[in-house]
Amino acid sequence: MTVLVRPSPLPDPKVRSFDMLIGGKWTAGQEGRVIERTAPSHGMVVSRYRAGTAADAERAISAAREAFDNGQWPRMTAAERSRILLKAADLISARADELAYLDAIEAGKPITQVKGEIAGAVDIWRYAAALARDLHGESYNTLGDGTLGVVLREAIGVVSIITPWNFPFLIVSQKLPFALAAGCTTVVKPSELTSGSTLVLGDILIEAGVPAGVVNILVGTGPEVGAPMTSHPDVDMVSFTGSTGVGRLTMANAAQTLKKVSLELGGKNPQIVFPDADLDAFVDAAVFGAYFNAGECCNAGSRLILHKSIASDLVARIAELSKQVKVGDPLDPTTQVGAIITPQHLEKVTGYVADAAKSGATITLGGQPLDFGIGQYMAPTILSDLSPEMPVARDEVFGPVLSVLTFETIEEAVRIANAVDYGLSAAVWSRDFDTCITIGRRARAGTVWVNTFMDGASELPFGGYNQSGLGRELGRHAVEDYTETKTLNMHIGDRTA
Ligand code: TXE
Repeated sequence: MTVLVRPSPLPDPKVRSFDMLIGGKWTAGQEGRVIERTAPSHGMVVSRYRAGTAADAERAISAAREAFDNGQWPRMTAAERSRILLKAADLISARADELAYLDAIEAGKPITQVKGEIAGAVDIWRYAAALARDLHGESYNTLGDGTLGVVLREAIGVVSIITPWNFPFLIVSQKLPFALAAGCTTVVKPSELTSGSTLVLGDILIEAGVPAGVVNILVGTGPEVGAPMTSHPDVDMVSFTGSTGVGRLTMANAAQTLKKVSLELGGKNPQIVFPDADLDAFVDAAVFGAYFNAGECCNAGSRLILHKSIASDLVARIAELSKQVKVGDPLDPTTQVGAIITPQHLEKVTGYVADAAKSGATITLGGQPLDFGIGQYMAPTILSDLSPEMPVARDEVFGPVLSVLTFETIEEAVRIANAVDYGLSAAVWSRDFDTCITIGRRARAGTVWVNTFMDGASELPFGGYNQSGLGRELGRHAVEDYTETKTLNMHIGDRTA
């Protein structure tokens, strides 16, 4: 049995109300309608946001345009921008507990885990602040006596940033500080399920000294508010994290005016395991990779590809360790797996499990929701005896569901690993150098972990191959992503000589 951490109703849910931030002012928006967020862990309303409209999106985009075209942000020195970003990092750190509580209660994420994410976000803001001062172009004094060539890096302009609910504060922190470091102005829309921490960030950025109109924060549904942010002619770039379907739509909308797009989408990430690996370390990583963030993670290690000779032993060990995972109340500091984001999403997750069972899969562990009487939770689940063609083994389930597949040769392992639409991350476990390098080079994935899983750092680029997305976040080129390249080709001396 899984270790259960039973949630009890919140004695005082401390419902917080938020307005939107447009042009430096907090506003109820055009209609003043309210979106209520019910905590997935406790089934009680915990936040109220204003529901934005297309007219609010229009106002926010126009504020960002004005701030870019005529404001000081793109024109100040990188040193000044960097100082403001560092101040923002300090303020985020000072308000870490408040931000962590909001993400935990609105998204159902374990509070101890979210505290780590906020600390990671602080590091990213500091890293972006450092990169701001290192943004530079090139010069060519080698084009002959009559020519000097200078390549400038200019801020791309107004950037729409659209984020999902699974890592609300971390994901906005993978985008916004880099856009700001480059000198861009922005319109940000967090998920309508988890907008609280991003709205608190608005407050932090005002206090840090970000001028009015540089960061506008809207709340609302994708079709009402997100869609105009992706198609408006005054927007120069869209940075989106979410489902592959909406990513596709975003790209199509952006194509109307040929905006740049950066897309971080889904994943179905394989962990390939050879018999010579450190199997103790792998079993630990398999459990962590499958259930971290209740599997609602684009980097989840949701697909194990195990060598046939060790598969049944490993599955038994993973199942045993899975039973020790603490599932339940995200506000309890010992909880490791929290709630599922919405009742509809829980249905989707259980639907995948039922469908796999009907097609002959074995449910080795879990397979059912956990009924605590409040909120919605899913038991850690392991499915074996699958074929790679089954939907559960190909689609992003986005729940604590582990699919186990097997292989006999390295070629077969690579073929199975690459035979899905996604290509976000992959892992290989072996003590053999050739095996690790071969898989490392042949896996079609933006990140390949070797004898580890889900490690990251602000310095390391993150993004996907195939339908996992376009572009990379983090890393030393992250600021450049928010720039245009301009050639200044200058003639020296008499033009007619
Ligand atoms: O995502 P959506 P959903 C995957 C995961 C999950 C599935 C559905 O498999 O089960 O997507 O999740 C905004 N124009 N990921 O439906 O809808 C929306 O308001 C512009 C993987 O919640 O893509 C939110 O702010 N924007 C992923 C954001 O898009 C639109 C994280 C993401 O929501 C829009 C989340 C539109 N037409 C889900 N429609 C990851 N890569 O980590 C919606 N949005």
